[in-house]
Amino acid sequence: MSDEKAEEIRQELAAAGISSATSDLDFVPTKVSAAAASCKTNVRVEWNRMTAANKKSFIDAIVCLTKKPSRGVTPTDGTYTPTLWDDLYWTHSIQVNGVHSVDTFLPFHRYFVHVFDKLLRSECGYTAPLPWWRETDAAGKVKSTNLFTSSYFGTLPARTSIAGSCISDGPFKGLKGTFGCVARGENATVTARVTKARENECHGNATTTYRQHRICVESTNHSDMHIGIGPTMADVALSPADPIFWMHHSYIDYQWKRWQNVASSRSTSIEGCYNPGYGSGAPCLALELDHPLGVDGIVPDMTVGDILNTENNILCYTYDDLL
Ligand SMILES: [Cu+2]
Repeated sequence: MSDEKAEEIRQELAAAGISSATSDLDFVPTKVSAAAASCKTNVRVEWNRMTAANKKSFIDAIVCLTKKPSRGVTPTDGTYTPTLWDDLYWTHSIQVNGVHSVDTFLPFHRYFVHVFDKLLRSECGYTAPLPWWRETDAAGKVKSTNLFTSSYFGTLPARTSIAGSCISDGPFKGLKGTFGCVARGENATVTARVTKARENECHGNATTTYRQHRICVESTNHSDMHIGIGPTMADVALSPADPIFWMHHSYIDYQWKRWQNVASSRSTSIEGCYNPGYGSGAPCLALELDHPLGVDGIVPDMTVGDILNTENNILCYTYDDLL
């Protein structure tokens, strides 16, 4: 699609109030470095600010993704028919050691949420903004939030056993993967640690480096919300099988974007390293802008440089709290 045509469609969509679709015009990234002015109108909206109709349409689109056929990423023994949903956690689990506890963590997960956003729109006709979850509002009481009701993600029981409980109601009732059912159980002692104070600590100040920010975010609020909702969410490899994973990682991405907004250089350069041979003793190598990000061909690969600035013509979004 030509830039002119894309701009025309963007304006039409914006006039119709469908600003979120501005990121949905081209699946294959175009190399454009200039910031796109329209990205300020393509806004990820905090869950509680979404209309009930948009919340429902978001949940419906996820349900739709769980029923789409696999693209062949998930292995099968013939007894289980994998879906595109399975492919998402499979590609994540294949790459698990390369994209956690290393500096690729934030870029990969930004790309991964973007892939999810793209698939909701291209496969399931979703047109509303992508929601994010300000989970610090839910610290210690995640199970009492509107998210975890039978209208949306399904009831979240308290943690009474290590195995947790399969989803018992709502649109994801009984959701399964190759590993069994998606299981949950809130450990409120752990979710209570997910606070704004810690978020602010990780945000740091003008001298906080990318690596400091990444380590802080990953090891505090990120890790505690995974563990606190578990057990599927607590499984570092399989966690994307629980639909709440995507809400959680939009919050993680929000924090990175908030940190990046402090200085423009934070959206043009990266530092730290990636791990080419986890467990092999191989040294961690410098993370560069051309470092590839991929999902086993579900959608085209990108690079760290492609996704570093969310307000370029490739991703083109920001967050309502950051306007
Ligand atoms: Cu992950």
